[in-house]
Amino acid sequence: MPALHRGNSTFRSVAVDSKNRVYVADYGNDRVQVFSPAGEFLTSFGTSGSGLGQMSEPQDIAVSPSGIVYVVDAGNHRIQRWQLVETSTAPVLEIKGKKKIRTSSATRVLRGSVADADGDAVTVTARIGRKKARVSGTTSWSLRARLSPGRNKVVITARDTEGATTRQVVRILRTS
Ligand SMILES: [Ca+2]
Repeated sequence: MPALHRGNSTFRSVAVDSKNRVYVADYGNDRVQVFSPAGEFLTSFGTSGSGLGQMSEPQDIAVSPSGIVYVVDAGNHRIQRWQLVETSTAPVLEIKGKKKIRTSSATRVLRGSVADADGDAVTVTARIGRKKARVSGTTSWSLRARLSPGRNKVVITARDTEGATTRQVVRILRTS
């Protein structure tokens, strides 16, 4: 993980959170650095000093299952408590083809894709009117819509593990 040597860092302790992000107590620079599971630098927190938001020679670090970060602020003889604020972006949900369809058949297969910029896992669900429809797949999904005569409103929802959602509607008119 070469990114751990970003800057002139010395470290004594690392911790991993529930999303496999790596927290490094950067002893030499009085800060904590955070890296993605792939080793990319994400953020850092803490500056030199003894005030709020400052630390001195962080010796040890731990992350609770709920994401609270505890830092042993050795130089100041205290333990600090931090929490990263999550800023999750909603998934991008795409539907192949038209959003307004006219057909005489009783079923219609809809396909699309979904992506999430934060790398969260995404679940795709769908409803046709009030009925739930089964969706296969995730990053590349499909569903077979059973159509009632007349207007059918298909609502497709992509929801990531942070609860951010995106909705798309396809209107299908089944003619007799
Ligand atoms: Ca997301």
